[in-house]
Parts: sequence; C-alpha cells; structure tokens
Amino acid sequence: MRTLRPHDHTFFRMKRRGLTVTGLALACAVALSGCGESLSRGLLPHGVTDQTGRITNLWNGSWLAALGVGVVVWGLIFWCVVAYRRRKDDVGLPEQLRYNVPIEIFFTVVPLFMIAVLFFYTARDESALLDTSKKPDVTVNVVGKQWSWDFNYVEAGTFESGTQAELTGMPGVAATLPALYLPVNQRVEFVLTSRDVIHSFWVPQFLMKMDIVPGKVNRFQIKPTEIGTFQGKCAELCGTYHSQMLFQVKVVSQADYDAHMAALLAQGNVGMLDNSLSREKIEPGDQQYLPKKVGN
Ligand SMILES: [Cu+2]
Repeated sequence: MRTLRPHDHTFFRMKRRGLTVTGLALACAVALSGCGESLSRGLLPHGVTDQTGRITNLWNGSWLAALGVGVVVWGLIFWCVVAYRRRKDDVGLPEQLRYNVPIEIFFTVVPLFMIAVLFFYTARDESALLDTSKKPDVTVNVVGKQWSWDFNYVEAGTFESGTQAELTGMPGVAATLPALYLPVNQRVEFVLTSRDVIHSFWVPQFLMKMDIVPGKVNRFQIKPTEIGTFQGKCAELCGTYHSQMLFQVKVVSQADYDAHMAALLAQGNVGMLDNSLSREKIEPGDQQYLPKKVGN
C-alpha cells in the first residue's frame, strides 16, 4: 500500500470526486428544502387568484398522466430490449406481427381514451376559467399599445396611462412601471382591447394569460386572493420594444383601492382613455364606451 501525495494523479482524482459528491449533496439539500412547496405545484409560480388552484391541479394532473404513460412506455421498451435481444444462435428476422387486429384495436382505443380524459378535464376547466357570466365588482379595461399599457377603471371612471419601461439595469425601474390596482377578494373582470397590434396580457402569478387582438374584445374574470405586488408583461411579440412592455399588479385592500381611485381622479384622470382602433371619444363616466361582449 502506498500513501497518496498531492502530486499523485489519484490524489487529485479522489479530491475532485469528493468535491463533486459534496456539491451534489448540497445542491440536493437546497433543492429539497427550498423547493418542496414549488414541487407540489409542479414548479408553477405561487398562484394568487381564486383560479390558480384549479389551474395548478390541471397542470399537475396532466403531467402526472404523461409521466405515467412515459413510465409504462419506457418499461415496455426496456423489457423488449432485454427479452427480445438477439441471441448468439438467432438467424433471420424474428416473428413479424402484421394485420394483428387485437393489437391494432388496442393501440387505437387506448390513445383515444387518454385523449378523451385530457380533453374532458381541459374543457371542464377552460369553461370555468373563461366564465364571465357573474357580475364583476370591478371592471378594468386593459388597453395594450406599443409598448405599454393603459388601464381604464370603469366603475370609478378613471384611468392610468403607462409609458414604456426604460430598462436601465439599475434599481428603481419597478417604480416607473404602470401599476394596475385591484381590490383583494373582489371579482374583477378584465376587458382586453388593443390600440394597434396583437398583445397578450400576462400576470405570471395569475397562471393565466390572454391575447389582446385589435378589433376584438377578450374578457376573463378573477378574484385576487392575496395582497401584494406582482409582475405583469406582454406575452405576444409585438414589435421592437415588446420586452419593455411591463407593468405591475398591486393587489390592495378595498380602502387602499378606493384611495388610489380617488388619487387618480384628483390628478385629473377623469373618464376613460381611447380603448380601440377607432379612437372614439369617450365621455367621462360613460360605461357605454365598453365594446360589446363578443357574440352579443
Ligand atoms: Cu405587446
């Protein structure tokens, strides 16, 4: 037996292996302690509306189903590779299966069944998420424009007009972004319109986004369930400064919401901003300006 000295290759190899193992163990520990909650929601962001539980369940159910199918398929592949490997004394081709009706029926019916299950849950959740039949407490007309956002608060008869974010790389940019205020635990309806091209209204922590299409009105409702500040962005490539089309969502108490509406009115933001390509004049307090629901 010989002792290891620093100039031995084996010494370095062992030392390196020790470091790798320690690094891996550390990474695992950090991942397991910090990401337990994140893993339980399938690595989605922490949801902050009354709909995010449903969306997380659909997401988790879908990928668990896909993983289940994956495990069965990988298992069958592995089994075939081992059980039907070519032996030493094998000659010619193995037995060929052609026009095997039971097998063909099997591999037609099983995928159809899987698609039907995924379709059922997707359709069920989609119709719940896109249901706008309830009367909202607050209606916000979100207007996408190159490259920022306007927010028309319909009931309060006021608005905020955003300007394109200047990404300086320095702290403090967040404070310059347009802020969409929402009262906590109130039903909010977003009425999405565009002033120019296609945009997409996306608040990652709502786990929901919807396209904003010129000449069309898209809507959805949510109830924000958590007070806080969340990031929002455009999720549809809409031109040169698409990446700077950022905003913030501030979910606040009803009292703070009312105070913010009053502050906007006091600034002189009375009425609504143009919200469509036609740029019709909108009278203060006039709710008729809102484009009619599609299909109505
Ligand atoms: Cu955009």
